Amino acid sequence: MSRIQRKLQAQVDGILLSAIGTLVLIACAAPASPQAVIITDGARFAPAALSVRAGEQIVWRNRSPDRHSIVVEPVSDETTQRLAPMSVEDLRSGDLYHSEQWSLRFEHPGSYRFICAIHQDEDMVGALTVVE
Ligand SMILES: [Cu+2]
Repeated sequence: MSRIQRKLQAQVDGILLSAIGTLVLIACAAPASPQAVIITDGARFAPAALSVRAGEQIVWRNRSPDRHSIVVEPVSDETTQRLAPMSVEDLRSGDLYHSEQWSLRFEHPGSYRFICAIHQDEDMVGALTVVE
């Protein structure tokens, strides 16, 4: 390789490296995909306890053959007050049949639980913490 070729090669390497660096930065800046809670056979949430940051979304995916219906409830009075602008209906999925999904964005830090209105008596309950 001549001196000029080597110099050119070094420049190309530099450009490639900075392009890769830019791509990595873009990937890191992209919003995180929502955390998923899977509804499994046997009327269970997996995971049954999770934590997200305020502003993040959770998606519940029904992978069981049965119908479910999710209700999100604040656990503490403080969380209830922060949620005041939301209507009760915003916190309910309605019927979720096999392979359907429902998502909710959590803007307000606090403790929540999510239950299945249909299988509540079978202990189909999960816990969520939303942190600042
Ligand atoms: Cu259920």
